[in-house]
Amino acid sequence: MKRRTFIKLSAISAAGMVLPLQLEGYAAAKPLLKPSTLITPNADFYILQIGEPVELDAKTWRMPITGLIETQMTLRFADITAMESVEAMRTLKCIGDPIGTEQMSNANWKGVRLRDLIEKVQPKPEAKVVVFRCADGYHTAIPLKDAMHEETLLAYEMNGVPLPTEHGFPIRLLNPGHYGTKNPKWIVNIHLAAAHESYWEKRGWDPIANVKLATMIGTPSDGEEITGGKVYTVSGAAFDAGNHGGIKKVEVSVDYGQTWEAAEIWAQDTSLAWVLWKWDWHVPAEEDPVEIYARATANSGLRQDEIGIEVEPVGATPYHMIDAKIVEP
Ligand SMILES: Nc1nc2c(c(=O)[nH]1)N[C@H]1C(S)=C(S)[C@@H](COP(=O)(O)O)O[C@H]1N2
Ligand SMILES: [Mo]
Repeated sequence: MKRRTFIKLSAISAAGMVLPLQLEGYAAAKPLLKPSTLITPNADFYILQIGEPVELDAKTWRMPITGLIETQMTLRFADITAMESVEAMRTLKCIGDPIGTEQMSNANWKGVRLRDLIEKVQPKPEAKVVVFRCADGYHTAIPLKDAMHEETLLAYEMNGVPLPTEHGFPIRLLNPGHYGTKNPKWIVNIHLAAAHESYWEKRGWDPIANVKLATMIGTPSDGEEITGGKVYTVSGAAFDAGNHGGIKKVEVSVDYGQTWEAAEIWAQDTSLAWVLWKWDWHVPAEEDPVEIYARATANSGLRQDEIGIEVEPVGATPYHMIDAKIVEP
């Protein structure tokens, strides 16, 4: 039964509702949780950019810092790696991510604090934004006050290895609280300015790009057939990038949003990384189409709703809904 059909039929649903069965001694052929690890291996980390990845040579790479500053300076890669380093777990998510897609991944990164560089060049009072120009022609700016945040990093390692080419070698920005658009890769120039219109802003996307509260269902996938009469683990990831105080809880509904069950958060780090959640569903034995919903609540009290902004221009907000099918054992 599709959700819209259900809404029409909801008056008679109370009597006809299927209740979870009491199952004893079931053979638990549990589906794999998805995502199955807190840290996404580099080979599985999503990749997104305007063109082809650019291959840069760390030996010849130079990064001038220019614009509204007192001290002009050009850095070599060895200058960056000689600075005091920081390690942090961070999730990246694309602003253009339709609800529930996998353009969201999590890694351990190593790099330096951007503010340590900005302090060296001494911004002039008129400087309000930090512009990143990249080797692929991409460019984006962040407010100077975000650049001075102690969690804002220039990363050169990802999960213990040098930043892979696709993820921005030799250095990329990790800008906490912000969608991928504000995490430029293959940086070749840092420029302080009074204002800047970035690549995606020119094309109508949000210049602020704060990550919105989001959950994705990893299992089941859309259209999956679920065996009736057994336990099935519904699982996924939730993330707010700390913008709403971190994830408080994730709930799952298998009855078109009438009742919600609390999922277990089984892996987490700081609110700058996603949480992974799961919920064991005692699947009814009867063959039936089913819709599975998952919604997150943040520590601020904000909860995802069925209705929201679909994607453009600020990032999606409604909860994720999956169409699946219960089939006979
Ligand atoms: N130089 C450059 N950096 C970029 C982009 C780009 O097109 N060029 N795309 C951004 C977008 S939209 C996203 S979602 C992230 C994706 O980072 P990833 O490929 O490491 O997952 O990179 C960001 N940084
Ligand atoms: Mo993106």
